[in-house]
Amino acid sequence: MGLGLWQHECGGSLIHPQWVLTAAHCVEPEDLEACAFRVQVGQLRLYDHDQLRKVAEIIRHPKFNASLSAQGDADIALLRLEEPVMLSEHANLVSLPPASLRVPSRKMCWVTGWGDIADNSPLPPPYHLQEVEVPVVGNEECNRHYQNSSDSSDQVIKADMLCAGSEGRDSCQLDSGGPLVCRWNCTWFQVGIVSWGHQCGHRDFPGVYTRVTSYVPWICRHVPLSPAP
Ligand code: 4AZ
Repeated sequence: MGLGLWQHECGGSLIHPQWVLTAAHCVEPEDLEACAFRVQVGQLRLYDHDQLRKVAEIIRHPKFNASLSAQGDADIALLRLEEPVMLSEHANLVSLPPASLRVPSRKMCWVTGWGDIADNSPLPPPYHLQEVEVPVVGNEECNRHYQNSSDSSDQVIKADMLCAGSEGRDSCQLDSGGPLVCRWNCTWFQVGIVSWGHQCGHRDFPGVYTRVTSYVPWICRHVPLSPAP
């Protein structure tokens, strides 16, 4: 970042030609302004003829607590781009689910990103976007795993979180902010935002995502309706 050298830090998804959905912890600390970020749209490889877009505005969820970071509530933020993206085969919108959508345990979904390919193993050049299919893990089961390794008596996996992953199938560092999508009939919905987890690809610790259905009303208050696809 800065000096014309921009570094990949997080993923995001285009939910409107001018709005990117990401994680609030990706735009920490809170005094960082929109001009401190750029967004890369429509490329499969990082740093490959980058055409970086400027951010006009950052909206962090007001319930996001910087001291708890991803492990608190509401790890979600919106970035308004200075200019709308011209949609194409390479740059398209992802649909938000209806707020009432239930995501069943064991449903198979997909997560994508340019993050680490295993604990402490960065994605090697040419930095091609990765994808992996992950099973949804119910909050109660997920909490059981995380609670065991926590000193806190408070519930670790909150209602606004969603877990997914199995041994060797997970998101990892630098995937944060990116989308977890699942298909219902012929429509893909973004149900999660990569948020946190204990290590990566560990059998007992699924990846933890911000549960998008919990925030659809908040998103809709800030993002205008997109023209129908
Ligand atoms: C991270 O630090 C991170 N295994 C993202 C996802 C997961 C763990 C850590 C899930 O950005």
